[in-house]
Amino acid sequence: MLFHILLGLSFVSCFSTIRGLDQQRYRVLDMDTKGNLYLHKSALLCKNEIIKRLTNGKYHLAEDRQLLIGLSKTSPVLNCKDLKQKVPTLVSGVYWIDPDGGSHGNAFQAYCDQQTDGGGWTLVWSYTFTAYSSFNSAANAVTPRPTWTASSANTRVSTTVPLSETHYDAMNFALWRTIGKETLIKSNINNWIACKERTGSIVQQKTGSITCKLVKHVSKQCAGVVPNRVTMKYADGPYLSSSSNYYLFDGNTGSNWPTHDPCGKDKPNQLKGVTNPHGNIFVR
Ligand SMILES: [Ca+2]
Ligand SMILES: [Ca+2]
Repeated sequence: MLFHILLGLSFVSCFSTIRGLDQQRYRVLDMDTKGNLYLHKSALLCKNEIIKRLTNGKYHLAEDRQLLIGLSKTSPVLNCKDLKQKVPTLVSGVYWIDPDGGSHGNAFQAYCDQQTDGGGWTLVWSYTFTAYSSFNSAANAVTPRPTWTASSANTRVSTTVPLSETHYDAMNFALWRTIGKETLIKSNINNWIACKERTGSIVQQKTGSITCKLVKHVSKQCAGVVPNRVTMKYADGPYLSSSSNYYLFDGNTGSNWPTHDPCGKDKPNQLKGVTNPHGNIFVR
């Protein structure tokens, strides 16, 4: 990590008459762990003046708060959307979030997708399958499952926040709605979709209409088809559908199967033979 040396930002002319590097002005210095100093070309002070002030002991080392946002329990963001707004340049990864704000005692780490569809997505669930190779058998189901209502589901229930797309766990379902209303569903065996609430809502556990758009074609089949309805509190698990099921999060290993059909026809049209088949839900 680089530490910033924050300078007193008074404007000082560069009196040097020598052309070239010395004529450029700089705002801050960075120092890496080996003690190398780096000058940033932001036109506030010329290099000679900075070196003079450093030598005279007028400047001191300080950590830049901007660099720490989301990187410690004491400097969390509300969620990944908040982080995207505060530091748009940060890459996808694990950051500290505190969805209810206030005291940071209950802040926790979560994975942020800061790239897909504008970024700002907080990962709330990563799942795999109990019987991927016999996809439409009753034994197949998504696992683990969130603490949403699914009276017949029997796969493992998780309340552990997933820290990657292949770390199979789920944030406590009651917390999802504190993060946002939009959902992004990704899978490496079905198309990625981003959905907004209408009369239906995944996070509010309400059956009804939703507005979805395609974010990425994973499948070559049925380009452009997206679901327009979500059914929550279904016994085996929730599902998104258009003419029929598109994503069914079946959590029952004794009946049904977890449809991932890019055609929205409740057929086994998911990608086959994929290594580490999985899916994810993000909230924004
Ligand atoms: Ca809090
Ligand atoms: Ca099943």
